[in-house]
Amino acid sequence: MFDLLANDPASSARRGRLQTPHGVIETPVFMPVGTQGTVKAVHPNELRELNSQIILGNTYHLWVRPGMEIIREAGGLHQFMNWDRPILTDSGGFQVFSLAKLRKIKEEGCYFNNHVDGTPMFLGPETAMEIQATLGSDIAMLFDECTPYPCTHDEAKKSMELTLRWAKRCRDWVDQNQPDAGAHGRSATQTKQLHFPIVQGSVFQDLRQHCARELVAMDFPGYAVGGLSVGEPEEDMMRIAEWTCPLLPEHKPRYAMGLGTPPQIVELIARGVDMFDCVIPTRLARNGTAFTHEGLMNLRNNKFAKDFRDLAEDTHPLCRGFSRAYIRHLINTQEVLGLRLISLHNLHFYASLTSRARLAIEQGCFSEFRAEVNARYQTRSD
Ligand code: PRF
Repeated sequence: MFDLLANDPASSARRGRLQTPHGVIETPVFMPVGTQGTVKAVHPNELRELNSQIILGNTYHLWVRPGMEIIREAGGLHQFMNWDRPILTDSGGFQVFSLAKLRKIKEEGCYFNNHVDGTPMFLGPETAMEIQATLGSDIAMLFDECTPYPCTHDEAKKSMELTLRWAKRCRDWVDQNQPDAGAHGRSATQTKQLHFPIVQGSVFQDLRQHCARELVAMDFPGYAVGGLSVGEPEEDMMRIAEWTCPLLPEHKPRYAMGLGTPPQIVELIARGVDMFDCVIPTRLARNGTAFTHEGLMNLRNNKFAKDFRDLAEDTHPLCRGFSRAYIRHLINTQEVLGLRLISLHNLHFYASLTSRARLAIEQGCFSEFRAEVNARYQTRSD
């Protein structure tokens, strides 16, 4: 299901290939976020041209609206949104905690009022797996609790243990309802949904290790590292990846959820992570910010008023010929084309970052690529 094609001799970076029901994913890979069944402002044909191999959808949002009855009748999320490449769905708990009101975590799951009309709802491990089965995503995430940061060791331990108990319930639901799914269907053409559990444990090494070991013993086809980029210092994020990745099976993909800046992605690839998703390329685009090799470019800035150059020399083909001055004008007048152009540009930037990483690992020059990204990229915005 996951073939390792090359390893970087100087780091833990890997070049791999993952089989899913809707096709092959070349890793390391960046997955654009399509929360509501659309990558905001981008047509599926444009995603294909951007070489987006897989996109991310959200259980919570799609369950609240339009609801599973409509998606079931449409024939699943792929049919509903007219996208025939792979989709990974997040399991919902993380979104309940960032969006819903009056939320309460109990042993059985989360009680909350949804963020749209306040309807009381319940999401637990079994429901999260059932919804994702209805969505028909290629990769479904297990239901977890993303431990808030900061927290004490005791709080992190209780939360991680709940994630482990929920993982067992997710596995039981899958075994009873999709008996051919998961780790056992190792064939050349993967036809069943894959299920990935999520390692939690906050910033504590013993908890991360315990969680990873328990989940590995359950034998899933891939593993995620959760609870990153929740406010912890970047050194902690890197340390957590260093503790966790070596405990995960070498021949299975590893996914760091909800990350990151271009240097963070490259540094996590160097620590053995294969898959990433992040809202920042599309979210920053909508507020007028473009990614460049040197850092962020805020197109609202007056200094671009008469800057008639393209966003970048290697911008997306559809963005060529549109000047920074013109895009600044579109953003300032809230014209839809402005956010579309920057979204395409930013997704192209992330797609080419990961395709350059893949090539560098294959060609044995990942160290040079890593050094170049770290040297050129400034995290401050101008
Ligand atoms: N768990 C889940 N989704 C997530 C996260 C997590 O910990 C994160 C944390 N960065 C982003 N998305 N299920």
